[in-house]
Amino acid sequence: MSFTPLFNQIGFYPDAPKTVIIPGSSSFPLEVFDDCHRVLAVKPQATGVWPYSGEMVQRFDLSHLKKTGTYYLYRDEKNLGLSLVVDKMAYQQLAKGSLKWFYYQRASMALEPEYAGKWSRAAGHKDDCVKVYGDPARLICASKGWYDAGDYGKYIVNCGITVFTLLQIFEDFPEYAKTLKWNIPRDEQIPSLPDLLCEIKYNLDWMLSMQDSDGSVFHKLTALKFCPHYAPDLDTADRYVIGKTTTAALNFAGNMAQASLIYSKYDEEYAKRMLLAAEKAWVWAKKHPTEFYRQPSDVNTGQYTPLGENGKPSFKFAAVELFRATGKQEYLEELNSNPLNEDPPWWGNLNLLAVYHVARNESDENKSGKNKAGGHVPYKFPEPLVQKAREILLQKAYHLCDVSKNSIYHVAMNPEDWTWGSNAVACNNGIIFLQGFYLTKNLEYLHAAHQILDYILGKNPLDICYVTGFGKRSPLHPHHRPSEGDNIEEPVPGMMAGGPHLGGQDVKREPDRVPDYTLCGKPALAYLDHEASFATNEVAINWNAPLAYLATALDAIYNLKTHT
Ligand code: 9MR
Repeated sequence: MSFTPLFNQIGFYPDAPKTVIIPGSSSFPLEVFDDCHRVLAVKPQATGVWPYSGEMVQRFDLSHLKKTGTYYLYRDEKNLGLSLVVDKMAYQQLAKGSLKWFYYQRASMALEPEYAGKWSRAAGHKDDCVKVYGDPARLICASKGWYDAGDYGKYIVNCGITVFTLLQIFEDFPEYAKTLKWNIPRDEQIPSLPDLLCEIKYNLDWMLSMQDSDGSVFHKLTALKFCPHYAPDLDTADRYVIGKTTTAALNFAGNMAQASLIYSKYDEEYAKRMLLAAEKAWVWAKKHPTEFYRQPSDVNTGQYTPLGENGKPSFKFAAVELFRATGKQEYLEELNSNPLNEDPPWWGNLNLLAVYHVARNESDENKSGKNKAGGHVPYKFPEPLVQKAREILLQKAYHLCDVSKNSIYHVAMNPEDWTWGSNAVACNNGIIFLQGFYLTKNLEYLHAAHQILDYILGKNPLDICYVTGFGKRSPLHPHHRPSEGDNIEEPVPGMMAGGPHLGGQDVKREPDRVPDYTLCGKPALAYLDHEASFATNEVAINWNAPLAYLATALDAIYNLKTHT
């Protein structure tokens, strides 16, 4: 067993909680030195086994280190080899890096060296003339948008949670988000957009092109099969828009309605166009409430249809965003017959995203001048609905906080959270904490959100920072075609690996190629930094979005002292 201390490899804000985990059960205190002196000596706060890793570890609380600087950890007079950084800008580079990654995922355009540095590349997938699956005579133009993940598909359903979460950064921290810059090309149509809205618009433009004249929305745009692992411009297989579904229409409607509120300040015409598109998609979905995606037998790309899909969460999500944008009674009626509940957020269920917005009831906050969305949300949800949403959200945050406190790693993960994309589940749990914090100002929630980001950045049994290009040890072989297909040693930076779990779908598919990392039997250890491990080491837009939210929100909160 290694006795390496496990902690956030990037750094801590001076006022943030600082947890260090050390495997084993030694009785020596942990001593902390700056360049000259011993500044702290602490005994373990607790000793125990995290059931998800099965190892005995000790937890140390170094929160008293508030002075900025670099600190060295010693035990039994031995330097433990790692320095701990306290920095007023601790997450700023991570915030920018995790958002910049969306630029690297852009389809249809070349990434110029001016913006992409050594990861510049030729344009892939113009998508200006794609086939309509099942309608051989028809071609449509659906350029732009982000590649979904390590593959070159573009999927509407997965945009739902992704675009929501990124727009939410702007809604929650507009002043901060307006000034955050990470060197991307300006949008030609609306050059004044801040970087965040400029990047999201690149995907919104593509999404708009996925709507048909009757309001329906194509489910996805992919080739028939996943292509080999080469650079985007080398993939010349025919591309198709495939299927039209209720969930695509509703994810689309929710994103467009929310975006219309935000972009109206910058370009009213564009905002109107999005709202119109959202309402048309809603009408289509109401008329076709059970059109779920069925994968044709000659297609093997992503499906984005959860088991037992019934469409209800997507209706709630779209209804909440459409109500915020229009105030129409019809959308409230949907919420009466299709009530909010505690289902957690992931691409397959957007219920809790609806809960966030109802619980915040932002027009309320606007009145008191607190909501930085800039008075965009003119309509208030009725009080009983708001009370219900607050109850759901606060119950959830309260229970998760208990999980965090009782876990030796101080990480809020439930047994069912160890699934494909577990790192994103963790980050979404972090967002639940922040939503709870905004409502209650309870610092325990803020700290629990921190502890989750610490987990992603190194406070984990594998001693890894799961974000490429950050920390002292991060993934080098992600399942990501652009990184595998360039001749650059380092993977594209700023992307978070899906994370550990015991599903082993990749081992089952390619037993000769993927060593069986699931034999460890512990979900928090079941991870492989290998290109073929698509189940643990792929990256995806819906996973990076909550990482970006956590990093930007914590940066905004600690630097601007917003929400505190
Ligand atoms: O994130 C998705 C996960 O929840 C599913 O279990 C898995 C299998 O259907 O698919 C994941 O999404 C992948 C998508 O289907 C295609 N692009 C890559 C995505 C990330 O692995």
